[in-house]
Amino acid sequence: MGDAKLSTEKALKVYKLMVLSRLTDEKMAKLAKQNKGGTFQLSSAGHELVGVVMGQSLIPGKDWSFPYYRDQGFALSIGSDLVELFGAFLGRATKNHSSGRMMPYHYSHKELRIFCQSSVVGSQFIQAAGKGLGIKNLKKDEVVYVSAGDGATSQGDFHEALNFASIHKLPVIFVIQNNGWAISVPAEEQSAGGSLVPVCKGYEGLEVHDVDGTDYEELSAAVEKAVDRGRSQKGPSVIMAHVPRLAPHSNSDDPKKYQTAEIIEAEQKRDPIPRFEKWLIAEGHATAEQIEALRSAAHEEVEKAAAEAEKLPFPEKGSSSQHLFKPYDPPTPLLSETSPTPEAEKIVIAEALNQALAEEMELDPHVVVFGQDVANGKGGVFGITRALTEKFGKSRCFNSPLAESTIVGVAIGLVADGMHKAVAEIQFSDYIWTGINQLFNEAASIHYRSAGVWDVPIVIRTTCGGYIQGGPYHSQSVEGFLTHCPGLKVVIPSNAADAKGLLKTAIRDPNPVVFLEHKALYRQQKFCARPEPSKETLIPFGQASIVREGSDLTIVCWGMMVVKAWEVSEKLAAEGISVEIIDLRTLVPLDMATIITSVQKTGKVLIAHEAPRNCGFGAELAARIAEEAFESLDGPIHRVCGQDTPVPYSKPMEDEVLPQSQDLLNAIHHLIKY
Ligand SMILES: Cc1ncc(C[n+]2csc(CCOP(=O)(O)OP(=O)(O)O)c2C)c(N)n1
Repeated sequence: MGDAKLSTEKALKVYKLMVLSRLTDEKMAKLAKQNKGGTFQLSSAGHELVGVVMGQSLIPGKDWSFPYYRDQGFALSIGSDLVELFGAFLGRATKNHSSGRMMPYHYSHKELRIFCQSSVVGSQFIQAAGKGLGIKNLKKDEVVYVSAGDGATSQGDFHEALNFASIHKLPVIFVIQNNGWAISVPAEEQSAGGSLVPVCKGYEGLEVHDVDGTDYEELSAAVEKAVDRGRSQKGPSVIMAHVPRLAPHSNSDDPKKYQTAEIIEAEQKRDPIPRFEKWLIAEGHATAEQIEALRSAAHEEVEKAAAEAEKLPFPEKGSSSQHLFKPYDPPTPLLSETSPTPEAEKIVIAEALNQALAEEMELDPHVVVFGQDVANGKGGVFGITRALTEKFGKSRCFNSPLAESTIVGVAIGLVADGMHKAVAEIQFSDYIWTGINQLFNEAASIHYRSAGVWDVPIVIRTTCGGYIQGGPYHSQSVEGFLTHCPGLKVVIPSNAADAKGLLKTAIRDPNPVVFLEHKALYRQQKFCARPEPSKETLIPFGQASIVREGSDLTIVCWGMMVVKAWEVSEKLAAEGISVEIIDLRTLVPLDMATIITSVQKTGKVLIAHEAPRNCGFGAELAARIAEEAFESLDGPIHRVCGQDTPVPYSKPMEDEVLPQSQDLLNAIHHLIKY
């Protein structure tokens, strides 16, 4: 009797939430035409049962979710406030769901543990796997829910996530709300054989349920199994839930252009709400009158919430520039100068980086290092992570699959709990591109898109640069791309002391940092080897270093070009030319003040970088120097850069493409004559 009462209560709650979601969609469709701040509308009609049942099966504030845009049923079911959902729809300054920064249906709610969603279909899968890893590391009994449409399963991230979650037996429930269409593309043009189920079944350790997402009992049984499996740390599950899409893809879509009248009619017959009503009556959970009463109560609730949301303010003027980075208060003691222990031996950059990692891992048990080949005896192809697995264990320094999107996406999900810090290695920056969606579209903007609610404290360490006959795919200098992406900090040290102090700062910074390590400098002795700074030494970002003071000309540079500039500076001094060398150390944030002060002193400036000239970071610097110090210039701003071609393998060709000492000397001699 008690159980029956409980199941009636549960069934009626599910019904009420389904209707609430449906009526909300209908109300939003009306509001979209009235231009009150929200014009984009998208309906979850047909999908409600899946989302609502999932929401009822998780524990709000304990379990984690990565729901997609057609999951309004879930958002309501897990406890999102309806007024806020209408507020988000109308572009208002709501606390959750981005405060007007994202289009509607991009759910984000820290207290409810709904992670910040983007518009990139499928991005959420691998982040959910990363979150699962965090749960496993902390030995919690939480589970992760991630949803998407069937179209999103064509993204590589879906397969990368299934693979990663299966390897590590993570508590992740992948729910595909399969309506058979991705806008106008039908299932048979989307997936080989029209179904991804056989592919999912191929992943060892993954449990797969292929269910009717409009059938309460069948769906609930699969969900219960998947949640139990996750909670008892047995591993991941996929639920392929077949549902109809009862409305256009969005309010700018017209299905009549690609669906026949028969298809549209057949879809309407699969509506889960009338089916559920019949089931409620047949099972004795409700009468027709009770159902009508619930419906009318939901209608009233929707009207009231919409009216309240219209009274919410729009985001304040000027707020669009807020929350790009989380403010970082450097810990004390923080030394802007390196303070070597006097008797310290000199170390090279490779050793300095290894030491920084070991010290930070020692200090904070939630710092986790991963990437390709970084673990076990190998310690990375350049040996930077050597001995970390042996010292800190396999859960703190582990090999990732050979998949850069996995590396960055797992890092994002891992740190979502606010405890972990991810230090991930991309073996060569030439291969950062297969992870760039997770870096540019996700990591860089999550803090901004969530209006400062979620943080992404990750460091992506990657090797860069040429001069080692690495050919086109082991020589790229990618900083210009990175600096162009708002929300990333970009660091590039040129000596061992800076490398150690900057990496330690990067690990403590709560924002995403890309840390560029020049391969040709890892073991360079003459300029790069330095006495090892103390454990406490952190180098603040946004403070350039004046490597050599001078009065005739300023050279602004970073990475390898600092070494080359330093090499030519002695020769120039012998000729009576005094150059000032500025090593930027961090490109974002940029120390413009040091550059301007130097240009005001010397009147001449040369910018040197290894990356191709066209749209390189040097172009940005030249423009800003012209804007801010034109009156002080006593000659044109000059650039010495890489050639606008890939970097070839053969030594004479590589020498032609990459800037050489002689190129610097020529440019300086030319400039000094003005
Ligand atoms: C990576 C990416 N490519 C294209 C789009 C544009 N787009 C938005 S939704 C969508 C269809 C998604 O279909 P599906 O995953 O089946 O989900 P459904 O909308 O059917 O629920 C497309 C192509 C996008 N948002 N992200």
